Amino acid sequence: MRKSTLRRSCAALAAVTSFALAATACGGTTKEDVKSDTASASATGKADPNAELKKGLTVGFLPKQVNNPYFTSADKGGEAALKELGSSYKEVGPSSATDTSGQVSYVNTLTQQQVDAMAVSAQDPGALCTALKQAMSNDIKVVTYDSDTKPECRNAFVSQASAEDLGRTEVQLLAEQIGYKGEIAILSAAQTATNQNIWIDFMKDELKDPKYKDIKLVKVAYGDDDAQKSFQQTQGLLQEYPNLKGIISPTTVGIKAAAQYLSGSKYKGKVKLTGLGTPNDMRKYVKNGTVEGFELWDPAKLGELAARTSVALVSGQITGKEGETFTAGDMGEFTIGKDGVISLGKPTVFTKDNIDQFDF
Ligand code: RAM
Repeated sequence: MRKSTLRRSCAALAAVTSFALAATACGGTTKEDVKSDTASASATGKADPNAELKKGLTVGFLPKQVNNPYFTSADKGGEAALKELGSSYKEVGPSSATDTSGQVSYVNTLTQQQVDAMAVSAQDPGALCTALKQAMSNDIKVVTYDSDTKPECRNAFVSQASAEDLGRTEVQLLAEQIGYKGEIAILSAAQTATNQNIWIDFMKDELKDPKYKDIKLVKVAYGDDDAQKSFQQTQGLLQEYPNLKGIISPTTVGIKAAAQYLSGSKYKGKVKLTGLGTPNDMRKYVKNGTVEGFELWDPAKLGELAARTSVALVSGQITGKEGETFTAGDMGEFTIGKDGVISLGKPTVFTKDNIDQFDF
């Protein structure tokens, strides 16, 4: 038995009571113990690449937001992979992308339910840390996917693509579309979102290149991955900046809402829009001339890789240390990079020429 019953019931207790109470009841575990336990999770554990993949595990998926079609696809990918591996899937999560305390409660719920691993897309880099460390100290493997927490608060991060590539290519796409001239804005998701914020930092850095000297980033607006708010924020951007030439929306909810607004307005085809969207959401806006090009990875593949990484961690094939490798089924071999990051690969750019080849 991999886990001691005592540790598990302590996890359950800690999840529902205050930490101090749980610590006392569990034989005096201190915060320091938890810290060093966690730090050793990937630092001193030894990976056995030949270890057999365990079956009968339960992996809990905790997306940023459950009613977001992007996460529905991602988590379905995780579910299918777990089924194939002989393990079980469950999904919990908040319906708003700005409910960080809700996410913390869900981490505690999964800990209490004694899952073997959890795959989490973090709404905020720091807010989940204590709860995730508590999960790890109870032998639950923690994988972040899509949006990371701090490296010490999880065993591995399954990243959709290089954050740098994503940030820079979105600026490159928009710059070409507007002829390297004019005011631009960003319509992001939640203000705390780890993934969007890293991409935006790289967008700003890319804009420092002299070739963009005639482009001015006038505002970063936040639509909170809420369709209505994102629509209103787009409307607000155009009111505030009537000369706006382009918008980058690095969120599937944001880009869809922005396209919807632009498509029904006098700005259609004049104010350019790019960012990260699903081909199924964006097809009609590409075909009606609102959007020329945008990008994304396959969310189902991201979820699949998060599930396979979780099972590899629980089975001891990997510990999350840089340089370790594992085979993720038909997806092939992956090597863990710096800070425990596992990268899915390169995103696809969608235009009218290829969009019909994709169905997600
Ligand atoms: C939204 C979410 C998610 C992001 C995608 C691109 O669905 O914010 O975190 O990765 O967009």
